[in-house]
Amino acid sequence: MKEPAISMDIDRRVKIVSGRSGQEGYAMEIDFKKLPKFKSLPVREGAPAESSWGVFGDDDELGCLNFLTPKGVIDAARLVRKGRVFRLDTPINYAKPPLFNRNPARHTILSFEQYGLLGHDDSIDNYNTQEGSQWDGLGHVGHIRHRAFYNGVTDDQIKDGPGGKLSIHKWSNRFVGRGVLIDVCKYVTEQGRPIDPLSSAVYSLKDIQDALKAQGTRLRPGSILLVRTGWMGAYQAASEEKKKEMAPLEALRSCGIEPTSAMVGWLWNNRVAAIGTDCPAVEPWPWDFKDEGALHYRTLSLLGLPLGEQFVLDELAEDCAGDGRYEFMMVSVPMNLEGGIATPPNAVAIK
Ligand code: UVW
Repeated sequence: MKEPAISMDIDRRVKIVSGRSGQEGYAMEIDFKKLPKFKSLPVREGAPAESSWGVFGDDDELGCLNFLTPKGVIDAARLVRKGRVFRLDTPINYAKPPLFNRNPARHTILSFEQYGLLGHDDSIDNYNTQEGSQWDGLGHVGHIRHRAFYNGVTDDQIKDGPGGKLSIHKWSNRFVGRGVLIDVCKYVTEQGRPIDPLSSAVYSLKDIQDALKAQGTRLRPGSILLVRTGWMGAYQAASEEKKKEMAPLEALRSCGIEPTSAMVGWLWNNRVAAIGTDCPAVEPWPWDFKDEGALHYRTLSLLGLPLGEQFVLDELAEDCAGDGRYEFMMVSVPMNLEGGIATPPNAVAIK
């Protein structure tokens, strides 16, 4: 049996896996305690500071999704108690027009009439996988100075056709586990410090930690974290005219979470597998593409942590506030698109 690529004992790297592999996409158990803390990163000689490159093996393409294990899936299933299912993504073409100058999809119903049949097919043209709710894949944003994506992957390796490095289809059976919602919007409002979600207001790490504490929720290793910022509700309540005005890259303003080393250190040390929010960029928009401190670089390029944007969280948040349970089973099924860069989450939270 081939040794799992993730199993290492060299240099400062540690053996973090027990279990068998050899099969692509086979999730493995992880000894979370043996993983390096954020302050010990990087473990690979020459890798950028605060990067996890090499922790899961030199050929790893999953990053923090490695924190989602078979045991985590079984534990998450135990969180299903009342049979309520919450869809976490927007309808296709919900944003009119889509944000960040992205194109809307064109949906056509094709008729079977020519075959003498009564029936239809769909055709979706011009579909941008980031036109609405989305997971940013690890091939979405590379580090500007290091000229590399997660784990040192190069631009050419990503564009190398179907099945290229960091392709989104490699996540298609991996995004299942314990979900945790942090309703930081509700928390700051109750504290008498409401923010305007349609401005570039920042939720601090402390706000997020305090909200978690107030909810009485623990962040166990291997959780998919969802943070409700209030942006989606504010956007949906806006007039058609205002939506048109705010959509372009230059006009858009959005709240988000603080893009700091402390924030990603907290996420890494808690073994967060992915972070999804109901705002457009997770971090506040606009962010400066030339700023190495941007959360997109710290997470996607350096830690291999998937970012989720424009999620639908209000109904789930209402239910969590109602029963006091902010944890659930989360099932997200990324598109099986070989060579894909991002994906609609196709996600549900099940309580
Ligand atoms: C931005 O920050 C522009 O968001 P996205 O991840 O959708 O590109």
